[in-house]
Amino acid sequence: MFTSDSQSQKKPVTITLTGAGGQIGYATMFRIAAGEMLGADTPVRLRLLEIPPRGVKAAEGAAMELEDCAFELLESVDIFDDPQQAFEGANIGMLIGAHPRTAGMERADLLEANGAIFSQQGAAISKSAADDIKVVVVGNPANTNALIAASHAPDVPSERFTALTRLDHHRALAQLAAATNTRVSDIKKLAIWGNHSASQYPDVFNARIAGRAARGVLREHGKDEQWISGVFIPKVAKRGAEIIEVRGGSSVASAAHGAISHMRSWILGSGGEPVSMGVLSAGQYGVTEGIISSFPVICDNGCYEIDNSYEIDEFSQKYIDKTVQELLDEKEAVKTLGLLGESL
Ligand code: NAX
Repeated sequence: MFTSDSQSQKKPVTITLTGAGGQIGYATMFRIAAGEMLGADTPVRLRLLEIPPRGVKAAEGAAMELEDCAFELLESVDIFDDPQQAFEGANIGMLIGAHPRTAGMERADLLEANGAIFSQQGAAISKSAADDIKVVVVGNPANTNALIAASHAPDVPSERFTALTRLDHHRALAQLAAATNTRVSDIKKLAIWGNHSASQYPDVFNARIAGRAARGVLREHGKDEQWISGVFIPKVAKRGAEIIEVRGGSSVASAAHGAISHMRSWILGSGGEPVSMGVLSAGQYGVTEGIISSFPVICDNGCYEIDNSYEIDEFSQKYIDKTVQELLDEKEAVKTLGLLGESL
């Protein structure tokens, strides 16, 4: 029996995307409208947030192109320069727009500029988003920006604010597959721990390749612990800088793919396999409570849980402690700047 479209389609989902006039925003919205994030049975309503005049203009141009694609799943596109209006009724927030690090800017200046943006957006989400809002922060420093937003959102559980480390996870998968001459689909239980920064820890010690311990497979390919610490970890952690050097611009399509994969897993499930997400720590694996740190998580039915089956040896602990310390330093810096709200 044939079913009509209205019977087979799910309820429309409202997605607010910030930085919609920028590069990653542009690379993300067409794939969402094509059904690649939520599936071919879920109509979407896009609400784009930008800053006037240039950002808004660029978002308007992108919206015209979305119209020209005549996507069947795209019910509406609206453009805003006011966060509270932009997040009205949002089920998903993709917080991509951020203040870029410009020449001569100190780290504290960057944290301050972004603190202002993400505290305002957190408050707007709290006031006007839907009850089931789920947020991924892409704009850097992503973990701390997510923490700031969560701390200003008293009406949203803090666990719903997450930071993107899925791009790092994908980078690690690709490097490990290349090093062992295997397929990315053969690799399970890889994880990114900590901050989305050069201090992140891509962990292969728990990884399995085609059912075998990754370390053994690496050894067969002549790659020992020294290769892991001297080649693999810096390659993954500094991949963003390498892309800039070679491409002449920062990662765009791969970041968009990471953000789409992050939300897709969270909402549609990760098939029982762990993926990496920056989420609020409640002290798991000894990571200090109250920071947004990357963990391996398993997603199911719109929820995620930190996978507690990883073993952390001395080697891994050293790396995790370092990246967690950086997150604690960032948290302390934004606290000193008065940017942290009270609702964590
Ligand atoms: P672009 O500079 O191309 O775009 C950013 C857009 O955000 C601009 O159009 C700007 O007008 C807008 N914007 C700034 N403040 C805003 C605000 N308050 N409200 C709404 N829009 C605002 O940068 P793009 O290449 O798209 O990168 C976006 C962010 O992603 C950057 O912070 C970048 O560092 C970060 N990244 C994060 C990654 C991750 O894995 N977490 C990887 C890629 C990327 O580096």
